[in-house]
Amino acid sequence: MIPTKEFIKRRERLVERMDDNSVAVLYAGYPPKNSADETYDFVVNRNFYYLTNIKQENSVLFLVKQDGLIKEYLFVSEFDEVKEKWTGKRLTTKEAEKLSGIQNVLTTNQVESELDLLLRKKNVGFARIATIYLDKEPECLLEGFKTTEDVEKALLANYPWLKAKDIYNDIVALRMIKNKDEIAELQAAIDKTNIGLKTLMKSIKPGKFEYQLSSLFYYTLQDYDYSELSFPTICASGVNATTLHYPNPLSKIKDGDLILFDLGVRNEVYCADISRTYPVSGKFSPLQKTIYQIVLDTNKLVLTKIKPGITLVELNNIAKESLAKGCLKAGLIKDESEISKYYFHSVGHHLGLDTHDPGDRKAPLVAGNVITDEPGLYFKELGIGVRIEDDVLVTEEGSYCLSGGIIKEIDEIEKAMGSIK
Ligand SMILES: [Mn+2]
Repeated sequence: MIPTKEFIKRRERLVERMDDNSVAVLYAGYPPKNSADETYDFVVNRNFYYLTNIKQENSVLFLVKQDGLIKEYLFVSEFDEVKEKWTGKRLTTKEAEKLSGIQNVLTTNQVESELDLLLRKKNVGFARIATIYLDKEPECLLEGFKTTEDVEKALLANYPWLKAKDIYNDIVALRMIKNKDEIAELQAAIDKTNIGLKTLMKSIKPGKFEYQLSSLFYYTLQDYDYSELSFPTICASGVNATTLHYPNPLSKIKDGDLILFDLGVRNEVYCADISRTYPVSGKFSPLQKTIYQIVLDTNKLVLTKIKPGITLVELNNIAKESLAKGCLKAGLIKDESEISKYYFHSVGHHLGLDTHDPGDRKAPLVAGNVITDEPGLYFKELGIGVRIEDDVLVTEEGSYCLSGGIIKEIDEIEKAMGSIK
């Protein structure tokens, strides 16, 4: 659990970055329709959640900084008896206040009038609000199928003296550095993911279908504790593993193939993102061993290089070079430049509220960043795809592998699988 006081601190830090006489308006979002009377599952805008601890659709946050004074307003949907009968209880203003630590909680139907009051400057004696900050994350859909850009256009038309600024990068700058509570959430998500992987290793059998194993992962976790997934589980055997985000796990698992899992549990809202590759028979063939070991050596090399000051781009160059050298030595390629044919993603990304957490790839890493270390090799013509992905915390001294407890050595995997076969 992230305590309410942490959300209060986050808003304080964000307001520090805002100009004086400005207001930031942030939206939780609204789910798009998927049929006549149904919507897609609602996923809260992560930046909104990060600042409020509120995951309910159609909520809105105002952060006001006027003559150096700070005011916060939160808006949640008004009580709707019919809606509650159909889709269940919603937050009361009191509950929203408790979760967020915001004193002024109003209802969403008041957003427009409150904003007008603020912008038209009815409270005499204060400087006029000159800047409006919006989070222009384009995926955030608002009620009535509006986007933040539509909101911006309407505001600038109605209040022509206003200057609009994007606050996205300011929030991202805060999100990139995790504190100990956030790291504990991530660690819990990773540890739960390991429980699922251990069950998978014991259950892989030729003749089973990929979807049976991805369902087993989900079921195992529910059986243990209520768990959401960070993203739809990737379960790809044989040549399917050469498609990075293999979407439909419908194939039968064949003896002698490898099987690649890219999966993770979301704990509260923090996402684990782990990849492991296992031999279906329980034993790697000599060629699979060679390719797997190149990826594993690269994964471990990158881990030793993660430290404050290095960038994700530089880490990727290290990974690419290591994979190329390994493949050249094994005779898998004739020239190092050929590696791009078999390794075509990046070695890592930030991790947090989102599986691909926003972050600046060219910015030097700092302590508190959490990134993935995930080299891979994909030989379509050999029917072999290998990815090994760990989740790593950047520390003052270097790094700490949060997923260090999830086995990845060849002999460890063969032992774990072989003990039951
Ligand atoms: Mn990843």
